[in-house]
Amino acid sequence: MKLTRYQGNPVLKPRKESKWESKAVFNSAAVYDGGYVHLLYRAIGEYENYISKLGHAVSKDGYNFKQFDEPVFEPREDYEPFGCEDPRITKIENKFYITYTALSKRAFSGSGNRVALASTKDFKTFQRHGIILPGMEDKNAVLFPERINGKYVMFHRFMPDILISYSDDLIHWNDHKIIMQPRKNSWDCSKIGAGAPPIKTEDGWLMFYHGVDEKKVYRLGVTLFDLNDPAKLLARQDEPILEPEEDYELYGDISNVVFVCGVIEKDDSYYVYYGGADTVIAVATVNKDDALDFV
Ligand code: BMA
Repeated sequence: MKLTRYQGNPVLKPRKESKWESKAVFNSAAVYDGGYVHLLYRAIGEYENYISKLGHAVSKDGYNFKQFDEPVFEPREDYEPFGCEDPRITKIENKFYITYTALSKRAFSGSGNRVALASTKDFKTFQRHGIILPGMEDKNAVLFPERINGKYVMFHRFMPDILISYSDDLIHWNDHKIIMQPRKNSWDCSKIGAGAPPIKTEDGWLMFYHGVDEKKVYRLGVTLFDLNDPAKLLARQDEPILEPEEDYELYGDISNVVFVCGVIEKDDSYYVYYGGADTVIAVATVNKDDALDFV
């Protein structure tokens, strides 16, 4: 599988006139609901000490977005003074659940990342559910859209692997187990992280992820997990599905980065929303019929 970039990329750029998102907009969650694509994206202002807030943008066609003037979600609790980063959205039982990285320490200190959970019905008011993997230096958490064998299921990254965990209430998680690891001598040799919440297909759970090599280049990859036992990896494509090639992926606040947090199903395609060089948001698509050709 390979992704095809939208010619009009990037779909969202920093807005100089808007203090809270003047430096970078990137790493966006995405959900397609009621005929609209919603993005919930990470935003940083030029003079905001690299503290991330979340903005909301809406589109009918998945390419042309209307951004709102104010952030919809920002650091408020004592576990996130240094930012709310890299959100992912999963619709479960009529509510949008948002997993995000809560920063309790400075972004560059290299520690203090915790997985936090919030929920909303309208992207205007949000309910906080707190830190859901306490004591774990962890990020890149994605929730499955339904219970499997009676349990809620989540993938997340405990360096440098992807783990699975199970829960009865979305708040308390246990039975952590490694399900996927970096591959030696590969583009994903140094660390990997779940990208978008897994998508149900007839053949299994389709999961897009990011992989990092020894030169810190971020690329995107694709995997398939068993429908009834999501701890079981069925297929993992050898080659990346997207790698930094365009200027907006090669040059930016952090160069050589493509980073996915949201994928939606619309018409006959998957739309993959990704951050380019930690500065802009872009989209690339793949026809559903071609998406599973790596299996
Ligand atoms: C990761 C995360 C992402 C970011 C990426 C590349 O560790 O912090 O938010 O896009 O690095 O800089």
